[in-house]
Amino acid sequence: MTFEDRYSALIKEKNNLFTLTNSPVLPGNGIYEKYWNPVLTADHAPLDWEYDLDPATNPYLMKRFGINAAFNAGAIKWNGKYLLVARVEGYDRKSFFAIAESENGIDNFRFWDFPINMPETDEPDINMYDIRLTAHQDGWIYGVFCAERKDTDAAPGDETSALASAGIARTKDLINWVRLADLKTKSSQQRNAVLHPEFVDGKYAFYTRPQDSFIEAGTGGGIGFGLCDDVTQAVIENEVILHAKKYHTVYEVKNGQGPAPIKTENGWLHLAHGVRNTAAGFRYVLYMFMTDLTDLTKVTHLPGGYFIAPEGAERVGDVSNVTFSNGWIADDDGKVFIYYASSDTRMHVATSSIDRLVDYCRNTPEDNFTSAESVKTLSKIIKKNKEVK
Ligand code: M1P
Repeated sequence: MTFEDRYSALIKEKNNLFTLTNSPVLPGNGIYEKYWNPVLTADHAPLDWEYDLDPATNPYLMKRFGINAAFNAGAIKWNGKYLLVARVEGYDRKSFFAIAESENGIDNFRFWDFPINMPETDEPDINMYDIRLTAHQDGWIYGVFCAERKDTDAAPGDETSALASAGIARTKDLINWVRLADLKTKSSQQRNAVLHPEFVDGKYAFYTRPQDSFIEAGTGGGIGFGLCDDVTQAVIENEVILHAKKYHTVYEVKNGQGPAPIKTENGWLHLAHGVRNTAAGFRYVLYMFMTDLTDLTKVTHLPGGYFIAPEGAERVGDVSNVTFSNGWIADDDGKVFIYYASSDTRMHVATSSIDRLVDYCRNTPEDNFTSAESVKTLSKIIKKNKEVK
């Protein structure tokens, strides 16, 4: 193929993808609707990101900067548009943040022209990912993300050990970001940290996830919570675990807060991920819980089991059997767009409403931790149905 033929074919392929419409998978489970197509993938990368489009310097029209995946996106409604701040990963394994925008939140997401130019601290990040966006009461939009660096204390020859810190940046326009100091807690590793949208006792409040090592939660773990006075030099002295990992649940290995919680008149709605062990490795699912409106460390409702799990094609990807969410958007009319990634590869949406999610949290039976108790719960449901039908 000539350069021009290849270029025309590539443009056609992109346009087909960009104009693909999405529709819900019905009848679904009543809690939310998943959609047939992913909303954002590596293929959504614009041609001028991956290719040198100059025939003089790239006569074969080769990819020069391959994009491997677009996943684990933060989300925000901005000027009436649905924005995903995706973790875009190149063939070189480095992740960066790039914003994709859609009119309706379910399809036709298009990346903005340039990725985010995230400033560094004095200790440059090797990798950055999984940003959680919070439109804070103080007027700034914060991004809290994993800032990963090589573990300089690793044994000689160990080229895999890393240190995860919670990087913090803020912006007023999503283009120009001000980097603040990384969050400091007693744990040497912090991933899945999230800023709460409101001041608590006049302080900034963070959800955290202390852990012993880069992968293992170890003796740490759980979704933590702590307050700090100064967000520009954030230090949490007292970290309380509000939801711990637990034997034989979907969060037995580790868990982590998803996006910033949504305030409802019944309490704060939380979305989180839980990890369990299997013979085939870790399985990541999403689960929900609610916390008290005033005591943010008090879990008031905890539906048993998972809320969203990888299904069908979602189960396969760079890290298979994973669903992960760090972004959702609640519209003023109560509609909720839950953005989740599958298998560290692509982004999907599921839609629901505040009312449905509160109902789900309040009325889904809890996990009572034994098979016998599960049978009791199920029998109660069957018995009631036999009475009404
Ligand atoms: O590969 C699955 C996920 O693993 C990590 O999540 P956690 O910190 O809970 O183990 C993160 O690297 C996340 O990006 C990734 O999706």
